[in-house]
Amino acid sequence: MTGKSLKPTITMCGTPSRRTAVKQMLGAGMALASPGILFAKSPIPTIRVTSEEVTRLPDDFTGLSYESSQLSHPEFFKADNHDLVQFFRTLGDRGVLRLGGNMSEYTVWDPMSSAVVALGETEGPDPGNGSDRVFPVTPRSIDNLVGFLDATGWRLIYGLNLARGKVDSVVEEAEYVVKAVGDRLIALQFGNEPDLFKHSDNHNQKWTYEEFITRWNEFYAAIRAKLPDVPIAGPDTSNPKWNAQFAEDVGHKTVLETSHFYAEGPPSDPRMTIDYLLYPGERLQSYVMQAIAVSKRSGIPYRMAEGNTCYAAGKAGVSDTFAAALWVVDFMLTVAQAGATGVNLHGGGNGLYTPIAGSMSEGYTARPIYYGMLLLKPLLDSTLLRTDVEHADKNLAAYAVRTDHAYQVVVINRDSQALACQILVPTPQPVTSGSVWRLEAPSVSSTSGVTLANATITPDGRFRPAATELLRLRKNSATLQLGPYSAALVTIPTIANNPVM
Ligand code: BDP
Repeated sequence: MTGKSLKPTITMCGTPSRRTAVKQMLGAGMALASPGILFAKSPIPTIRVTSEEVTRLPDDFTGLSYESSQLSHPEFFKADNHDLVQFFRTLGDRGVLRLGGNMSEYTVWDPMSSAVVALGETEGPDPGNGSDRVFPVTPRSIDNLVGFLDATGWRLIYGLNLARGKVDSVVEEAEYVVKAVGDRLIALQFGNEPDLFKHSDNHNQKWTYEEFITRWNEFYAAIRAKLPDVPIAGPDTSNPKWNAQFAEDVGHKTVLETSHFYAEGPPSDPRMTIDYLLYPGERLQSYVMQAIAVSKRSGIPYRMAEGNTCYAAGKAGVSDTFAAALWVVDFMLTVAQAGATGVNLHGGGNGLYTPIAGSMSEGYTARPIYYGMLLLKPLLDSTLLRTDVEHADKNLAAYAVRTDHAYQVVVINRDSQALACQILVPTPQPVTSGSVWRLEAPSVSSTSGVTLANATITPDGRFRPAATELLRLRKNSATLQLGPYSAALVTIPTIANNPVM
């Protein structure tokens, strides 16, 4: 745990109307007056980056999550799946792949590769209705997965079948995975969202915590007997309610605390909209703070092992839109700022919320949410700084980090109106210029046409910024114009006249 301060770094002062923001765009704060009436000039929204360190943003903060059932197609996570490898690498040189999800309760270790089943190329994300299929995981799936991890440089959190798995067979699977994956294994987990497990003979009855921890301890003892040093994570709950008890009971047996977060759901609920995604209230903050409180008390680092926009496999017109790109920037940085070591965005196949859509045969595309994740890449391996936002309302969010060479300031405009804001950085020496990458789309509900730094992700997963815009600074201050529903990454060198980006 590296969290230093849990203080939210956004402070809201004043609530200028949308019209005020337009005025600021037009005339940098000049009052518009009807004949005979003079309005007071309102201050421009100001983003004040301070030198106060909040926490580290680790280089492997970014992660992806897939259903374990994806392993039943052994060629998917494979070094030869070059485009997918590149899509991962573009997001981060050292990310985290988490395998688990609901379908981890339907996977079966099949050491002889004996199952003959016709399975799709891609799996997930799962809408949560259970399954009447089982998904074989074979030594070939794991060997290929190791090649994939080596090719991407990513590491692994591997989920085992707690609800339905036979202990002996799960131990055999764990032994194979641990031996094959070696140092790239961050931890094994037992079960996915056990707080939502239902009894097979009575679907209205959920598992109690006691039932879960008894079974968890049974798995732990059996796996420990064969693998005395293997790192274990958990409890991988749907929310952090069980995490405190879990840490107290078995925290000493684990190296990583985990839980999940979905911003909204179910998709059938008409209240689940783009607006609700962009203005969600305090639920994320409260969940992540609960998890971080447990982490601080127990000394066990916390990772949000799974999350996304809308559970039950996402909502069309929300999860697959540019709103998800703006949301994910805010989501990941809120989780980072609280002190989490990382977050894994769930997906797979052509799911509505999946960051990478497609398959080997159709090829892959980056969904809007992928671009939001990519905006964070230059921030990896940095220190988050307390950043105050003044004279703005909740339309504007800002975060800042210091890397070895630069301040990176992320600004999000969640409003349908353009706005202008001032950015102040605490550089010791005067700096005269910075640069800007913009995250934009034709509209907030666009499902395609998203650009970052005017560039799109190529079908082979590459990203090359096309336009890095220059930003002039005077006395460590710059004015940034932001279009409606857009975000920007501003890079300001910490050393005078240093070339940027
Ligand atoms: C999570 C599950 C995942 C599902 C997702 C969803 O772990 O398997 O795909 O919800 O409902 O709770 O979209």
